[in-house]
Amino acid sequence: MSEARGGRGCGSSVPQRAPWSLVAAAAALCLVAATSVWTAGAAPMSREERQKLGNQVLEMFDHAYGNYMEHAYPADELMPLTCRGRVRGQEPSRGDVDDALGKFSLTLIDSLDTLVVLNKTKEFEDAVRKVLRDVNLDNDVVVSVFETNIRVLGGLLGGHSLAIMLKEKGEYMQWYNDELLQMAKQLGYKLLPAFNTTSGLPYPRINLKFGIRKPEARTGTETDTCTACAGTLILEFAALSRFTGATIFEEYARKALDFLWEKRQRSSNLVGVTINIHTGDWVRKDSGVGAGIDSYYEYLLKAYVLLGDDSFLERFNTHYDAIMRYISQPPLLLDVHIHKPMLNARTWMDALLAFFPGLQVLKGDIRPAIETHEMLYQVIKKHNFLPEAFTTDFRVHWAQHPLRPEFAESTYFLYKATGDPYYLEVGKTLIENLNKYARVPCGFAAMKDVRTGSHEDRMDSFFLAEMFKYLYLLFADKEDIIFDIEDYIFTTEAHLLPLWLSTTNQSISKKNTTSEYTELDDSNFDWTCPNTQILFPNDPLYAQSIREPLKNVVDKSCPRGIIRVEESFRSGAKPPLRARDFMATNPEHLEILKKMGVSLIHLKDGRVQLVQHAIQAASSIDAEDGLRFMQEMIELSSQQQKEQQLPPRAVQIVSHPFFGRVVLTAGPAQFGLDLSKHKETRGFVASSKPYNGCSELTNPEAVMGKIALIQRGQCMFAEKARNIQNAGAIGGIVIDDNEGSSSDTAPLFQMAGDGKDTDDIKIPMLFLFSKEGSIILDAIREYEEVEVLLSDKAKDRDPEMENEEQPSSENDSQNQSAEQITSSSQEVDLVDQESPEESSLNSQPESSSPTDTDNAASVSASEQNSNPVENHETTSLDGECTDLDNQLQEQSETEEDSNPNVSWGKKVQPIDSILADWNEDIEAFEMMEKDEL
Ligand code: DMJ
Repeated sequence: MSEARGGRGCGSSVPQRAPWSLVAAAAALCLVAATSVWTAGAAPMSREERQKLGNQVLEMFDHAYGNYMEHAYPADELMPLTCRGRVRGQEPSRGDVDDALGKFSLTLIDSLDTLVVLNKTKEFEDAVRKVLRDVNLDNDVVVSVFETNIRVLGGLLGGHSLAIMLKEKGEYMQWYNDELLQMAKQLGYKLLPAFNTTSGLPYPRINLKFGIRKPEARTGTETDTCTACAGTLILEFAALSRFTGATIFEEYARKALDFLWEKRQRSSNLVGVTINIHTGDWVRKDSGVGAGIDSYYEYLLKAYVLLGDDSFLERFNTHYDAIMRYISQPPLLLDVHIHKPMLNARTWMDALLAFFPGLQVLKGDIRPAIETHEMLYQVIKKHNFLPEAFTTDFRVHWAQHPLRPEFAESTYFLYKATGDPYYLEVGKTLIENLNKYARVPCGFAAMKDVRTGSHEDRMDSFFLAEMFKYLYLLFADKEDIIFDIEDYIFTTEAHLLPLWLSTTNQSISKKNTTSEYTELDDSNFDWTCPNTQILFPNDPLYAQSIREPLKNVVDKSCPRGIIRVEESFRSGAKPPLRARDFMATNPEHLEILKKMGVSLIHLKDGRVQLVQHAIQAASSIDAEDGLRFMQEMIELSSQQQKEQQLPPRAVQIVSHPFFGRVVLTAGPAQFGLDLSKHKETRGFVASSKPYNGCSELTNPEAVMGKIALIQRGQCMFAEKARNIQNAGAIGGIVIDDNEGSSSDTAPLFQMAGDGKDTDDIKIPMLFLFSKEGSIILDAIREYEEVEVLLSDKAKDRDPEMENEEQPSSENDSQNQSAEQITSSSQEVDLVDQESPEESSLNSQPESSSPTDTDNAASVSASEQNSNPVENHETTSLDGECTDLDNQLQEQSETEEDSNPNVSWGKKVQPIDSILADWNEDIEAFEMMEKDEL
């Protein structure tokens, strides 16, 4: 326990166990050693290598921070592809994700304490001066209260904490006089009006200048917020109170936490994802440890650590028990319903939950932390990054990756807890992947699609606030850091708050109530904090023994990955039928369906509908299996639809100075060379004349043997393709004529043919929105000779790209999963009669092949009744349009280049309930964007 700590709290990174705890832990380790067999662990990493990696992290930070300062500052964020600042209002809106941007130089503030951790004290001093000189907190901008708290208030407080530490050391910051703290206080007061609700839960947004109520505020009508949004304030607000003596901040944050605690679902002790800030009703009743809830749990445990208030630990332990009972299915963490915690709410996980193993280390529960971390690492090895969402059988569910730091965070804490050099190797892989796939000449770009390797023009501030801190600390020795990191606690944005705050300005009366719901028992360590530094370092093989059985968990993709503990007691029971394995012609499968209460109905139009009547299941366990099957089927169908409708392609700039480092998301064409089946096409680009490519080219010599750039509009896509092909082009890139359009904000679509036979078009054609297209056009202006690679997946980028073409990647995961889906759905199709709509789709080239059409299944789940016996769920397998379909279809129809005969899906009026699941998915994604990005 830190000397300065009061009460029963413990230090952030060196919390301690009582001596008797250590004895118990040692005994447990002996047992593991005696019963497990494992091969030798990871080889220790030499000090030289660790230093080399540490230096690499420093160089990477310089690249990110330097480019931000040079090209973006004072803007909030760097746009690393176009090499400029993102200024809100000047770029197309990205929706809620922009609510983090308050025109307050977000990235600079978020980077302040990283500079000190990375030993860049001079730069820190300079950065603080810039913040004091340039940052205005009184802008007429509506911002997210959550993001502003964790990034800006947290950034200012982290900066202040380290500024006073440096000043005390006597060398740097001698001029500093709490100016950052004054700014933090000013910001704190600006956020307070958000708490003006009867519940005490804050509004999700506030206008920095006008607050909530004023008509000019343009906010204050919201009724809901996410649990993490309302429950992730206490560290920053309490620190602000304790630093300044103004108690109001801590009081408000405590009140919000008290309310959430009161509203927990009393029988499961879980909380939902979204809550009504006025009534306290749960708006979304699903519950996990990722998006929408994550840092609520984190702050309960860390509030105990920082403030020494037992009630926070008590709450945390109560929730933690519930999480481990219902959500944790090692190595998976799966959302459940708060009222029906034995039922999974979905069959996919989101990337934000990757922080959880780190929190488990702080809690002292190492085993599940090792297991989940290992599973996540295998997903990363498969896709280079953790996709925003992935299914329980580890397929990509949402392919974006905005360079999130959570996995690096957990890796750091696990290394500290275990001393296992394996985690250093993990860190090394993260560094390599960042440099190989995300590094661009002007910073690091978020991945738009981990499957294609394409980029987004985005570098979030948390990348600098968190990623570099955790990676640097992972490889650093104590003496590499100019202060003792153990004297601080990390906020959720990795800002550092000193532990001595626990004994300062404690004017808030501490609650010390023992919940009627929890009986805390010292014997199970609930009241202790493990010392992560001394618990396991003598036996790094401990972690290895836990990882070993999970070695191939992702590759093998265990079909029973989501079974519940009690089900494993079912002796001789058949494993539940997986949706993807289901064959409607297989009598055995039909028998299993029947047992699960699922009936198969052949509709008149040839579609097949699955309906579950739980009451007709052979047993309650079969009913649960049936429900799970239906959920999987919903999931599978949604996935298939997404994959078919948005098969993105990649345009990679491979010539100097890009060398493959910039990858642009492109839309495919329904004609010409199919890049998913053929080797990629590489060539220099040349603009066609006329630029719209609608007539015979007047500059064939310029495009001969090159990839022609053509502007969208005025004629059909296929006509453009023919004209450039006749001029000798080896490929074509159509660039959107709609200025400012971007794949960040508009849905990708496929270029349709012209209704005629397009077999004559042999060259590959890709579509770029205007913003992505202008990156190529700018490159031509600057470098004249610009070479690109057209493919379905970006290739490894390295200096060799300058000269040499790499062989195409055969084991593309996207292809693999597409093939997998095709074959499973073909089986379903065997019993389907082809509907007229399907026939018309099948006649279209490329994307409208019979298999594709049949894959376009849409599904639904009716509202689940809380009584499992009465559960009634339907899934229909057909080719109906979804919202997304309709959106795409509208676009296709209004597009002059498009063939009016081509539709993206069948125009069948969707049944309301069929959209319910889709909406839930979309809502979940939106919520993640809104609350967590
Ligand atoms: C960070 O801003 C914080 O860690 C937050 O709690 C959720 N995740 C983002 C980065 O992914």
